[in-house]
Amino acid sequence: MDRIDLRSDTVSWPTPEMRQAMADAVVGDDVYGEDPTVNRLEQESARRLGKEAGLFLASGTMGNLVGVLAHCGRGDEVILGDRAHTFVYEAGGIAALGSVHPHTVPVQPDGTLPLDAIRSAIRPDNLHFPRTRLIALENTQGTVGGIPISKEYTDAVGAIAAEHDVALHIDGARIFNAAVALNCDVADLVAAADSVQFCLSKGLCAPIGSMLVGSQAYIDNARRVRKLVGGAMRQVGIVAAAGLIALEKMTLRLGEDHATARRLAEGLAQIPQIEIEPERVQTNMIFFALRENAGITAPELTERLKQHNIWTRAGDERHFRFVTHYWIQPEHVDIVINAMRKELM
Ligand code: TLP
Repeated sequence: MDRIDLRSDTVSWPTPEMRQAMADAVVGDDVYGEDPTVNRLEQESARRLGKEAGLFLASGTMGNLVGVLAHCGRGDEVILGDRAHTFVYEAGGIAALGSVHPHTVPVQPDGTLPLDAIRSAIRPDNLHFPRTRLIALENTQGTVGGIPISKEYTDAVGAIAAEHDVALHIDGARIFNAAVALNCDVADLVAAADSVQFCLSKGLCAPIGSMLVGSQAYIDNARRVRKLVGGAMRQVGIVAAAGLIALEKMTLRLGEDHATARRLAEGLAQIPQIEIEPERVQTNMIFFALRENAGITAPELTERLKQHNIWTRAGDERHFRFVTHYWIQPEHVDIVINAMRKELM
């Protein structure tokens, strides 16, 4: 990449190997089920996540939308975090396009939803209430710091869901980051879930694409829903070819991004004008704030860092989220810390 871009892992470019694989991809009409590259990616994704079947989608937003709509009908309810990406950042799609009623539960600083709050959010069978059909978790939980959510917690939510005959969906946009940080097998981590959406873009560097995995019957239904929202694509193996590299190779190196994020957080902690808890950095996200008396706002600092070819995004007047990815090299840490020191002097 031609800049140090810490705004998100979504900004990552495809690797040279991906571009070559895209040029060489064997393709077919995927609506006919005839694209061998897509078929391989769907099978391999399902296998890796320990589910029966997979579906290739254009984006994480579409993966969550199709994922929820394949579980819920009009007026059904989904229980999810009040800071979940699906609730906050997906344009209200589940309500706007699916008439699915969101029932939010507060996300805790550790990224979990309190189990008691989930239990009491599940509706009894009563004509006044919507029917609770689904619980949705997010792993890693982005808005509270990219926190990995443990298998034990996921299993506990799965047990509540099963007890009430409700499905469990995971927005696993960064599920491989979670598995790496928790040092566990990704299939074990999501064993309790009926469906999982994960992104091939973001830290895995594919230019486009997300996967939805679940049982064969669920994915057959999701395939119809994907068509309904205009997401059935044709010779899309050209993109899936990059997705296969994302899945097979890029998942193996995410620990490097986590180590870079931790070093960056430790460096930021040495700057007096910055408030940060470096021990909260467990994956590739670093959340921090400028102190009240820093003498500069976050948007102003963003502008100044651009002059060092460092791209950041301010959350508000004081807060930042930096995200590491394949294109943030270990040697960029010192460049960023030195530039920040200089601009905060
Ligand atoms: N997140 C983006 C922005 O939309 C905020 C980012 O920069 O982090 N689930 C989670 C947990 C996500 O973080 C995102 C993207 C999505 C779903 C949606 O993925 P896309 O962007 O592929 O639709």
